[in-house]
Amino acid sequence: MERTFAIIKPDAFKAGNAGKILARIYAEDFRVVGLKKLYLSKVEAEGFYAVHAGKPFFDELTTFMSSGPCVVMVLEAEGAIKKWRDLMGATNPTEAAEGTLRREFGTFVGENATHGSDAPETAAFEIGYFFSGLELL
Ligand code: ABT
Ligand code: MG
Repeated sequence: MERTFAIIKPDAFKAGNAGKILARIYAEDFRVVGLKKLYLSKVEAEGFYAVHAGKPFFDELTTFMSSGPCVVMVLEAEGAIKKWRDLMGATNPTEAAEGTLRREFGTFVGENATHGSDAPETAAFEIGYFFSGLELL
């Protein structure tokens, strides 16, 4: 079993789509190991996306991620990292395949409804950034 880290981003939360996205998560047989609603500060969003620091979209991205509440989750499944990224679809919602979460719920490339870890090392960092071990029992 593998674990990945996922976010229902502020655009999707604000639009009232958190429930629909969670329903898809359960329908696809992920186990929800951790889940909480957070309202990130700008500094907390910058720390989460530190890998993108210095890129032209960094300020816009971290302003968006701290613009409203989001839902952070740890999801478990066989091959959870790829399985969740497949369910989300491409980064740009207009390029995401029919039936994917970003196609259905994303706004545009800068506000794309969901996040998912892209590798085991990033999953480990991202899970540890938001959850303590006690929260994942
Ligand atoms: P995340 O799951 O948010 O990390 O997206 P993904 O891994 O699919 O894509 P990356 B490249 O990590 O994008 C991070 C966030 O930055 C936004 N972005 C990215 C832009 O706004 N413009 C760009 O040119 C690029 C490359 C998309 C992602 N988040 N949002 N929202
Ligand atoms: Mg990414």
